[in-house]
Amino acid sequence: MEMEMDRMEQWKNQIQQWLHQGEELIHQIPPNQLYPAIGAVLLTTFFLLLFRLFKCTQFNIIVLTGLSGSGKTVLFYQLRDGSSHQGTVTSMEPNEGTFVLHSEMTKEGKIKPVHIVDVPGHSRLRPKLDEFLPRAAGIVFVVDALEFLPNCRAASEYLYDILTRASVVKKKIPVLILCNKVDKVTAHTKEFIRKQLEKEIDKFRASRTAISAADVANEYTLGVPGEAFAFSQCHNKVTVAEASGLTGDISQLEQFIREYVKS
Ligand SMILES: Nc1nc2c(ncn2[C@@H]2O[C@H](COP(=O)(O)OP(=O)(O)OP(=O)(O)O)[C@@H](O)[C@H]2O)c(=O)[nH]1
Ligand SMILES: [Mg+2]
Repeated sequence: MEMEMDRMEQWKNQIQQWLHQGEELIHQIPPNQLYPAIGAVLLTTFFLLLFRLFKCTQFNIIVLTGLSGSGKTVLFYQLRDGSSHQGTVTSMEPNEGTFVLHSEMTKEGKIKPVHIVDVPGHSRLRPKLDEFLPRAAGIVFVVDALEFLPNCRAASEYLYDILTRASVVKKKIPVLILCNKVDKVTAHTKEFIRKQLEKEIDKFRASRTAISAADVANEYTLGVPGEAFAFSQCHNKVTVAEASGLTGDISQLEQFIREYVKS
């Protein structure tokens, strides 16, 4: 018992000595150096905190895009509320929200919310994409697997436009091509849809590179010259998945979201 008291006393002395030394050291520094140093430390801490906050709120965006009627708004509500809010109409404004995915509500512990934006497919609203793409952690390109063939060309053109944007190419933003409405037996398979999109994009690519080089100076080109286009040639990761917003079969979509927005 006595030995322990002795050791405690020793420690106390030692700590006091250290404190004293520290104090002396600080006194040795002239104030005109000390204050800037303290200022620098405080400023760095402040910016680090600000940066973290910014990173948390601003760069976690998952952008839902695709032609009008492909089912983006239904998917948005399914992710947020776990129900489809049947009877959605053509959206005129982007739907935006920061929330914990409905399927993760029951999970224990702290779960990071996701910021999801559903950008309407109407061509007049597409410029809205520019607002969100530079901050996107991932892009979900929703395709109507039921009415795919009549929309194949338009969907390919829209997808081509997204895949060649500087903000997407430079940051290598991952893209998920989500074949929606697979609850219906007549829906096309994701493999079929992928091949058709690749074929159609290949055609665009040929016609666009035929335009004078000056016109396309700013645009990034897709694929490997002389080879048939395949999504695997893109610098960013492009994957294909299936979903049904109507029945809530959206696990592959949720998996994509959680791969790029860690919880
Ligand atoms: N069978 C089936 N129908 C769906 C599914 N998802 C959406 N729909 C239907 O498709 C239609 C369009 O869905 P929306 O979510 O409004 O489409 P959107 O992509 O938001 O369209 P815009 O807002 O115009 O860009 C609606 O009538 C939905 O009921 C699905 O998984 N299966
Ligand atoms: Mg909509």
